Amino acid sequence: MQPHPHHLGALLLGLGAAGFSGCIGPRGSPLPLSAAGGRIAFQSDRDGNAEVYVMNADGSDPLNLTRNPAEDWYPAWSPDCRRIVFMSNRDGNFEIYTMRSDGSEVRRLTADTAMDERPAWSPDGRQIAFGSARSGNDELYVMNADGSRVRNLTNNPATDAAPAWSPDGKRIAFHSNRDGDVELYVMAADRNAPRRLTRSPRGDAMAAWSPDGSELAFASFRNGRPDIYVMRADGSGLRRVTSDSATDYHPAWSPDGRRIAFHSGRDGNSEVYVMNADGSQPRNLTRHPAGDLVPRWCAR
Ligand SMILES: [Ca+2]
Ligand SMILES: [Ca+2]
Ligand SMILES: [Ca+2]
Ligand SMILES: [Ca+2]
Repeated sequence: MQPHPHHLGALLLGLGAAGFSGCIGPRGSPLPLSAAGGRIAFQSDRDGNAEVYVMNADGSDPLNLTRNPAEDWYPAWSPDCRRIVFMSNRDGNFEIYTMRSDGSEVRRLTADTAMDERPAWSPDGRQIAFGSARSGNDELYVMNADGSRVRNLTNNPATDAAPAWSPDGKRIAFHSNRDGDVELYVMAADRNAPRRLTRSPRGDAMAAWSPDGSELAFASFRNGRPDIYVMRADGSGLRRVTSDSATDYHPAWSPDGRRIAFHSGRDGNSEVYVMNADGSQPRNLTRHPAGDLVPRWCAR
């Protein structure tokens, strides 16, 4: 069995069983989820090993796209929602693959004995950023969307991981432990000059840009178990949006910026939830005893 990506094994297994009142939030009746629209890709091991699934944004019609006995993790959409990039160890070690959003036309993009992980498609559709240990430690790389022309983005002996493109394609947020513990950083997409955004003595990870580029949602351990936080893209204006003793992790904005999907162990196993962007009205979309993780939202 291959190890989980760095920092994730404990997170994904750290499933609390705190009381949760159900799918109606404390501030009134939920808005209809269909109003948010689009589809959510996620990762689930409900058939015995991890696969990439896609469902409607209201949780209906989950479809297994990968159907492969290997581990298939970390889906991310192309900007036109027609393809999904993901990581899989189906060829012996973790590589980056793309497929159509119906699971057909699988293409392998990397071929390196090191772990290649957590891909993210650029907003113009032309490039894919990913993490790889191919130089001996975890760095960020970018390649053309067909796998050609791989370039190194970071050059630091620490772990640099989980790239997230700003909606205008000019910046990439990521997390790194280069200053001692895991913090969020942002850099120009074409230049290795990262600027640190968070300063907390506990881990801050998994940045996700709001659709207008003004804010970043992320997961932070600063109050114990990870919760979802939002701050402005310059690191100011921090606010906590979940407060649950279970693990709340991996935020992803809805295409209209009004909601945030995330995964949580609050009902005893990991599920994909969606809440309003202020944290109100969390609703369980997956309701399955297996682990349902890493939601990514696309507009259609
Ligand atoms: Ca699989
Ligand atoms: Ca590899
Ligand atoms: Ca590094
Ligand atoms: Ca579940």
